[in-house]
Formats: sequence, C-alpha cells, structure tokens
Amino acid sequence: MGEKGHVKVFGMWASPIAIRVEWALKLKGVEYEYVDEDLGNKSEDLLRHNPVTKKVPVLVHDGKPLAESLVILEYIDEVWKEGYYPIMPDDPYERARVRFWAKYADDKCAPAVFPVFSTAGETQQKALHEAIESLRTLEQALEGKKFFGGATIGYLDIVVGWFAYWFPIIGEVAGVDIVNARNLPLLNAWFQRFLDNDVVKKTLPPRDKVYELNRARREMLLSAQSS
Ligand SMILES: N[C@@H](CCC(=O)N[C@@H](CS)C(=O)NCC(=O)O)C(=O)O
Repeated sequence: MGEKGHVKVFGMWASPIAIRVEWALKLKGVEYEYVDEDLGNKSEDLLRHNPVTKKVPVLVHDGKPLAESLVILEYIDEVWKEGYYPIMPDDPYERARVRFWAKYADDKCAPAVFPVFSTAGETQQKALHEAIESLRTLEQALEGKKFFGGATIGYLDIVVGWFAYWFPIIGEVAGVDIVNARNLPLLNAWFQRFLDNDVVKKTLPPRDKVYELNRARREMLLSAQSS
C-alpha cells in the first residue's frame, strides 16, 4: 500500500480511455493494483463499483470507487499533489481551458474519427475530411508549445494521448492516413514526442494485438452495414 492508501484500477488492456488513469498514476509514481476486465463479461466487482455506466476505467481508492476518466484524473491530481508530478495547471483559467479542450476532444474529435474507422469509400473520405477539421481545431491548443501542458505532459496530453498511438493503428486498419506531417504538422510532431516519454511508452498495449482487435472490429462493423 502506498503512503496515501490502496489504489485499484479497473481497466481493459486495449482501452484507450482506461490508459489515461494508468498514465496519470505512473507519472505521479503512485503504485496501484490493476484488474483487467473482460468487457463482454464484466466482473461483479466492476458492476458493484460502477453500477451507473458499468464502464472502465474505475479507480478504487481505499475502497471508495470513482468512474469517468476525466473525473478520475482530477481526483488523482488533487490527492497526490504536494511533491508529486503535476497534472493540472496551477492557474484557474488555464485549468478551465484544458477542461474545455478535453471536452472538445471527447465530444467532437473522437466521435468524428469513429466513422473513418467504421465506413469505406466515399463516406469514409467525407468522414476523414471532417475528422481532420476537428483535429485542426484541437491543434490550436498546441500552438507554440512542446506539449499541450507546456514544457511537460499535463492533463490534456493524458486525455488525448491515445490519439498518438491508436490513430496510426486504426488508420492502417481502415486504409487511411488520419494524421501526418502535411495535414496536421503540430499534432503529428506531438504524437512522436508524447510516445517518446518513458512512462507513456511502457504503459502501451502491444501494437500487434491492438491492430488485430481493431481489424476484427472493423470487419464486423462493415459486414453489419452490408447485411
Ligand atoms: N466517458 C467514459 C468512457 C469510458 C468508456 O467508454 N469505456 C469503455 C472502454 S474504452 C467501456 O468500458 N466500454 C464497455 C461498455 O460500454 O459496456 C470515461 O471517460 O471514462
């Protein structure tokens, strides 16, 4: 048990959302117990801890459960504060700004990329155009900075961090290039910088397994549309 109690995380190895919680805890050097869920057959423990959405991630701190990754990230930053790696900006206005962009990324960018993954042909091209536009808007938050958090990885980097690893994989599965040096140069350069971080790198699931899972998923989505 760490100096601030026992920490348990319910995740799923290929979840791009649950990994946010692991990145945050690892950046802070907080030890935790990890429970990998089968989302097709969720454990009693997960359902007991998160009866509302029944989703991962769930953080259980000294027996007290919390769901929703963005809420969990802020909680982690508040509990492991003095002397720990900072995640949220100090300034209230900057804190509000990163919350705004996190909401934009979850509500606009991720849903805009999904149809690129789940369609083909002209529909996919149209979706790709819209996805790139939404990412171009997000890119504004990176202007003049190494990371969204400034000189180091912060809250927004953790929130959109999965884009850096998952977009190239799902792009390859779907036969499209979502982010590259020509269409989104700042975001593309940030992808490399983010993935170069040791904590980030060490937490990532194996690329071949993520590729295969998404390949099978796309095949299923496309065949469901054609039947
Ligand atoms: N808004 C939630 C989204 C969590 C989420 O979508 N989790 C997915 C895995 S990536 C899940 O648990 N899916 C299982 C289900 O929907 O039943 C968060 O930020 O925590």
